[in-house]
Amino acid sequence: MALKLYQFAISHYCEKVRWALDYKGLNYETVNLLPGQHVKAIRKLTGKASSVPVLDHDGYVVQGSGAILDYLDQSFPEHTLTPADPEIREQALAWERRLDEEAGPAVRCYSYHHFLQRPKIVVPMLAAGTPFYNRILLSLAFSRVDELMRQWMKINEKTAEKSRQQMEALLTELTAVYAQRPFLVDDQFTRADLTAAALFAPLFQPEQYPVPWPKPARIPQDIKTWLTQWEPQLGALEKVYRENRQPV
Ligand SMILES: N[C@@H](CCC(=O)N[C@@H](CS)C(=O)NCC(=O)O)C(=O)O
Repeated sequence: MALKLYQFAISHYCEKVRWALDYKGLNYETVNLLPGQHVKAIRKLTGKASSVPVLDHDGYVVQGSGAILDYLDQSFPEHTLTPADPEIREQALAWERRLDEEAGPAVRCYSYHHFLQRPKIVVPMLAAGTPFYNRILLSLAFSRVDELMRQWMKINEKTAEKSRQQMEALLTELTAVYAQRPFLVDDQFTRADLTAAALFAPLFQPEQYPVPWPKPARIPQDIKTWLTQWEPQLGALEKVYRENRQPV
């Protein structure tokens, strides 16, 4: 049996899948792609959209973090992330869908808006896990990379500001739930908690996440101020991550 995860190391949607695979104790290989160059490789696999994560299980291809979690729970039911009770399952899936649609893009837009202004920080993160020369290629072409990424993900001052407000609303809501109980639904760790902690992870930067996070002194001041202000709320998600993310 061979499991291959096509990914960007930096992608928090890919972190969702890495976490699910590790949680189930499955062996897998990661294929790290460079943003931009990934399109050809992924379209060849899926025949359609170019987004990562994509999982290849002995030639069977699944695209998208939610669909991959469904597939993993069906194929490897031990350490399930999807509750069996239909009502509780629907609650977990509703959280996941909402976080995928709102938290994922908001964290990405806000973070890239600030980090794309610091090529020396963002290039090693974008190229993480790929051959060393990609850093040089990305650095040389950085102004084009910056332009394309901003176009591609609609990142600008206005969308970054909207993303900040969305993150704050979600963090407030999540923290209120975690103040009452250890998990978002029911009394067990589910894909809802995994999704919340994985998608916010770039903001609390866990060691286990396979990218070279910038040293605190190099984090841009405006994002640093925001991180300090929201540290208690991010701390609640960091706790979920720390307590439930299995060692690789
Ligand atoms: N809803 C999707 C979102 C995946 C997504 O947005 N992936 C981004 C990286 S974070 C991507 O691959 N973008 C490049 C592309 O779409 O070609 C999921 O859950 O997998």
